[in-house]
Amino acid sequence: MAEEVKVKAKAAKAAKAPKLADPVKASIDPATQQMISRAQELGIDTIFDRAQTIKPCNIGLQGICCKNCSMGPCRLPLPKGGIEGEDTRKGMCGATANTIAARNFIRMIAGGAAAHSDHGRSVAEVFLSAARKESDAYQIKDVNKLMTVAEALEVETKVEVDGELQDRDPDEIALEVAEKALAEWGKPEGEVLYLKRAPAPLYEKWKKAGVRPRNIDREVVEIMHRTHMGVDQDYKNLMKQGVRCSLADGWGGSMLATDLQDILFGTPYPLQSEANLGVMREDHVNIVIHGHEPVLSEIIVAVSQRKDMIEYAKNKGAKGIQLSGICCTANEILQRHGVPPAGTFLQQELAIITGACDAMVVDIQCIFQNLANVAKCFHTKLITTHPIAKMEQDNVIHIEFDEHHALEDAEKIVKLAIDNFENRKTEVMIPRHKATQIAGFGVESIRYHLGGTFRGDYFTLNDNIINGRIRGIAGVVGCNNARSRHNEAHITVVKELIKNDVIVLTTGCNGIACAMEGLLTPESAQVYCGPGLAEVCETVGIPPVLHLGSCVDNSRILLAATEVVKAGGLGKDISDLPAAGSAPEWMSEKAISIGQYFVASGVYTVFGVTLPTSGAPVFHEFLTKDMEKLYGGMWDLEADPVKHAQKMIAHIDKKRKELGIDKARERVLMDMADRMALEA
Ligand code: NFS
Repeated sequence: MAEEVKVKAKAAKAAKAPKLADPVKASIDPATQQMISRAQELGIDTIFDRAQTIKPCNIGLQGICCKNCSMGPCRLPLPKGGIEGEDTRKGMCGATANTIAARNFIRMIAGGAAAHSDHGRSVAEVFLSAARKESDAYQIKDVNKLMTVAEALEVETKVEVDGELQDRDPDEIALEVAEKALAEWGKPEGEVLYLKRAPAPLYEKWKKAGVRPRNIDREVVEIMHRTHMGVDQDYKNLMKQGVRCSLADGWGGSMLATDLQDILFGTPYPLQSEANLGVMREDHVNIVIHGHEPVLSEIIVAVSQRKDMIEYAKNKGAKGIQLSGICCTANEILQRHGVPPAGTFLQQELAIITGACDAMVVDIQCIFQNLANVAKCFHTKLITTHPIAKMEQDNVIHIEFDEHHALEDAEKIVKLAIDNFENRKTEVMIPRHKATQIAGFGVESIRYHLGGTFRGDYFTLNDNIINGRIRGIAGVVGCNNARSRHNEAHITVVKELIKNDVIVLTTGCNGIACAMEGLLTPESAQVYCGPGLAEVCETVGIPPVLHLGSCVDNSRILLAATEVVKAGGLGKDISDLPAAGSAPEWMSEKAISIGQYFVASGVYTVFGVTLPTSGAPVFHEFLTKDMEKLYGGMWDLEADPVKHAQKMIAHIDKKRKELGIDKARERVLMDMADRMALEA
């Protein structure tokens, strides 16, 4: 009898024990696998384990749950055998599956656009205070970029003195740029000024479709209004606003964030660094910076490189200060200072579990609340810094960052980390894995590396696309998603593309994943690329995957594509280019906003994992087919990473055929006459 009780108790205990992740199935990265095991050994749960115990709701996953009023949630599951005949599903108010899925989808766009754009606004505010010279911590670093931005924002760069045109004082220009930029969020009339940076035919498409954003904030607000109970009930009309809001993000908030950051902190230029958890150092004070806005992290970088701080760290027994990053703040300080990323979105808990993280400093977006629980198990100080992003757990320290005392704030944070070095209690375990990378590409550096003076700025790039050495261009971006194996789809998609001579522009967590895999080095071209792309990379000395920065820097991809159009020979619009977009492991609302502005800018865009539209087949088809007629780009969904890349390649080949350059891939060289013939 006693034996039976024991067996039952054991069974009950086993049933209650949370299911743990299998580290090898959870990630392709050995460092991540090692740290998942380490966490399990220490009894600390990570997102990988939680993905085993928390199952997503299938109806929500398909986009067909409406909870926009309190009579619901109304759930409209697809009938078992699919829909035959008329789709009669409806919610309490009669909302159809299409209406519900479209409402949910554009609310995601609003969330994403708001996040990117509010980030942009913060930068614009810091920019204004720098232009007003209210803070010593920030100055105008890139005057050339200031002039480019001034032009785009219709700010005069010349002034008439005694009948003669003279250069205007840069400080004066900066002030007006700051005011003009800030007005983009809420001006009462007109349209977002950057729309005119797009190729003219694309601008005309937007005009015809009635989707030019008026100002950034308004488009977000209008989505919240239109999706309120009982307002817009036509999925096409809802999507029209979704498109308008996404454009306010890509060609508005995100592009302004990138530009103003470049002016304040410097336009990135290729530099060497490393990536993965192995960049942390046991004998150094480790400060991990996580989030998205570079306004504080820039100052932390400067302060932690100061002699007095390094001396202070040495006095406390450390050999120095090692900074590293997680998520897009990592990309920001990587591309401008070479600070190495410690990992992607899914590795944030693991950085603390090394036991060597003396402080993790977070600002906004993509931050797990569970970091606080993990930090409790170690000596790590978890510091929130943004007034709009606090945590309820009591071990979290809030040091509110303010641009007017940026230096003091950064000093306080760095000192706190140094003082904490001697408090390490658990045995430190830092995985040895890290890889070398070249990052810091952008519109300007692509021009330098792949440009020419012969005809147009992006001449060499275009020429190599026309002659077929480079088959096409892919933008592969976005998050990790704990519902799929960490980094597997990112790496498989990118490797398949470069193997087929498609050059890859990357940002966000895909950029970090590629860096961890060693794909961001010129040497990787010989190993992974098709012969054409390998030859180009070797000649010019670039990696086959160019890291363009953070997620707001997807705006760099839009402008790079525009430069390719301008350089000639590849059509008149972004939608003519042999190009495609991809987010293999997306998870955030920001990714949906990015996907939508890629599509609305003419890019065929494939998402991995799943799309929250599959429960409304008519709406799904609108996104994945009909949208192409309006904007030249469309959505697609493909969870299998090889098929995912193959779909992109098929699209690239289709565009090559339409351009009449499909045969060119067999040719070795094209001369000017060939190109002229193609253009005619
Ligand atoms: Ni983009 Fe950057 Fe990463 Fe995804 Fe999050 S960090 S803004 S949202 S998870 S790529």
